[in-house]
Amino acid sequence: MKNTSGFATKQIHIGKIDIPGIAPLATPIFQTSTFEFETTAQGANRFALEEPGYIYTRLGNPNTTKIGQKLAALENAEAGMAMASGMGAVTTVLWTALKAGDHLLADDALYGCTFSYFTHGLTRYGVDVTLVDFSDLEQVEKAIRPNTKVFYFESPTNPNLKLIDIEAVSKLAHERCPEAKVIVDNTFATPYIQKPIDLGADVVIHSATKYLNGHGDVIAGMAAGKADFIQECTLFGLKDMTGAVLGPFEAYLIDRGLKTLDIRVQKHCDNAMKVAKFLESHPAVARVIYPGLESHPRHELAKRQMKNGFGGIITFELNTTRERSAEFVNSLELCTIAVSLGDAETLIEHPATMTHSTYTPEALEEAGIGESMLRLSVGLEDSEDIINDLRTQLDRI
Ligand code: LCS
Repeated sequence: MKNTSGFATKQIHIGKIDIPGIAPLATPIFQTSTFEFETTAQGANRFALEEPGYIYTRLGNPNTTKIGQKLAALENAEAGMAMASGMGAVTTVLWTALKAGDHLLADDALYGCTFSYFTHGLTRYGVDVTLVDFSDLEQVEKAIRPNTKVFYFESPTNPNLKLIDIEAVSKLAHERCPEAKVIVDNTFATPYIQKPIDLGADVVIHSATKYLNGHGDVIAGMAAGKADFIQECTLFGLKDMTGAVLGPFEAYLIDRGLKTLDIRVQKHCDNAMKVAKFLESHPAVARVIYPGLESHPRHELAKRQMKNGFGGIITFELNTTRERSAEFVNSLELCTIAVSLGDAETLIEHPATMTHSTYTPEALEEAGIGESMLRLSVGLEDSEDIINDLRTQLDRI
């Protein structure tokens, strides 16, 4: 594999494990908890990191190593790693990057459990946490403190699809706090659309449960960044702090999902664009938020920052009561009521009572997450069928 290979070639070939004499095309599942040492000296040397090689699956396994290498290649990062969930990735990375007395500065629109971990979890261990609107650089600048060690945000944000200028925030953060890390949750965009490291971020986090796997059958998380920091996250954050280890079988499934990442995400984007335009044209729809629409307040930034498309998630509000809005969702036939996103199936949910129920009503308002917002994860079905399902029920309103 050449370093100059394209995205599609990398997503298929990076990290290939050669097993002489058998030469399987697909990587076998190394379903083992531990690895044999030839001698006690070899075991000691591996623990001392003086000799490469596997020790115990909590510290590393060929299947997780392989997908870590793949994500690193796709994100243009030095190294990558896998964890048992997106929350496993968020907690592993932040337990590694922060200590008591440090300040975490984060955007106010976050996945509900990330919000809960920051505001109810990290604060219990002496980390100061401030949430501001990262789409307003002035607010970010004003909130910086001498002890700010991490700048954290999603873009687009879950669920209200706010866009944050990764390049501008990274520049400001590094100028003002040279030791701080800029950590971007790239779950919604995927590296096919957006590469935060190229824009100046230090670390990228993913809920690999979503597009990276893409098939709705795995919970997993990943991170990528500088090799020394990812090693610290692996040998301290994951090994000693969270233990959120991804199983070899789940890693195998992520590896398989990644082989088709570009074509899946491209179709999610194409379908979402059509569905967003349809929703915007329907009189029963009060508001549509989609980075690909000209009506998105940061559409120009979307065009600059997001390549190949604008993602598969649409957030919208209906011109009706909350009860009628719930009836609309309940009546849909093809669109399935479920949390999660990035799957082949189109999924719809109500953030205020589901994914973001960890927010108080005041925090929801502060973050610009409307009580009546509906979030649609546009799937890979025929766009006409998704639109027809939505149209049939919207016409009844
Ligand atoms: N980061 C983002 C942006 C997410 O959307 C999620 C999960 C996570 C991290 C955590 O990942 P997990 O541990 O679930 O793999 N988001 C979900 C959502 O919007 N619906 O269900 C889960």
